[in-house]
Amino acid sequence: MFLGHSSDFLADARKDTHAQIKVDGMQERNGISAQAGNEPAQLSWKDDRRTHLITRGNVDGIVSAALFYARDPGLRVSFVTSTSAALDVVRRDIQSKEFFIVDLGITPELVKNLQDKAKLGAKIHLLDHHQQTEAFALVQNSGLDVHAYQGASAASVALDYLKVNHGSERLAAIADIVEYCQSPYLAKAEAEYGWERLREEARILDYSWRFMVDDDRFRQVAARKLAEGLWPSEVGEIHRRYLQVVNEGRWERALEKVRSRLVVKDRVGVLRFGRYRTSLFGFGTRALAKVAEEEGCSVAVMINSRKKRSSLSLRGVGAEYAGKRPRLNLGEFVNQFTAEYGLSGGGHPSSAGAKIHTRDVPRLLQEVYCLV
Ligand SMILES: [Mn+2]
Repeated sequence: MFLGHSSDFLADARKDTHAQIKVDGMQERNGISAQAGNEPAQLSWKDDRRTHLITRGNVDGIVSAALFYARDPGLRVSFVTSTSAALDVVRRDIQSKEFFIVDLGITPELVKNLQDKAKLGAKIHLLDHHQQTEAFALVQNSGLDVHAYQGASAASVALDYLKVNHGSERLAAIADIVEYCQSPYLAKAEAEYGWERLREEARILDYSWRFMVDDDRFRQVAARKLAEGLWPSEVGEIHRRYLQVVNEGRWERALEKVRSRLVVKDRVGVLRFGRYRTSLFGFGTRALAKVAEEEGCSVAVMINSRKKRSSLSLRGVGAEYAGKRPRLNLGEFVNQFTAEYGLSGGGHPSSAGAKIHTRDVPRLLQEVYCLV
């Protein structure tokens, strides 16, 4: 990809000698300097791609990136782990003219930054399936192009927007499966390929990125290959990582670790990590949800506490959350709690995340115990 652009970069270098190197953030992170070598400090490149996709690093995000690459191979893509990380990427990018923010539940801070960019002439699109973004989609004159609804994966929402070709529907279906969502794409793909095949492909892609959760280069490569119309199992890089995760028994080991640490009270399973987060071999909340369900819980909560701030992931598990109307809508609950006590949060009926003051953790848990 980088080589494919090299002639453009060189042409730009002659015009604009003070520009920064920026390709998917890789050069920056690797510390490669534009001034390396014996040349005087004049030669540098700039990233002249105009469209920037910012999405998550999970299956929903990787598939979303593939759908966008299928339409525009020259796209710039950043993978992030949270809305606040997305905000950092948005702030640093003063070049792009068009932004697609996909699968990232909004916060007031993100909206404000995006609106500022829109005022300066950038086109901003929010494609999402989180509850707080869906609510925001109803706001008139926000200055942003918002397509958001719950129930489908963010990738399916993105595909609705992009309207790409036939092969991309089964990719969206894979994202639906991993996200416990449904869409017309899933129904169609299931009729065409069968549930077993789709579920297997979904698992392969889901395991593969967990092999090394920090590796965004892998995500770029995987998304580009999937954009060519391959199944996950047909991409060597994806399949190799999947097999390695299987052979190392990581899923089973993650389950064991959760079993040894989960604290259950009133059908709520709580898993706490302190400053040094115990590795769950990449499986995090997925392993937590599985064990909590075994233990008869209705809600599972993972808490990562620092001194002043804690981040929480909440998952609805079991029969109640498999149905349409659980007693406690986690996305709405977290949204209301953080509106009252800070800091930020939101999500879906059965899956939500929040950043709160550490002193408010007991209060939040108390409310969950009462409401479940
Ligand atoms: Mn998602």
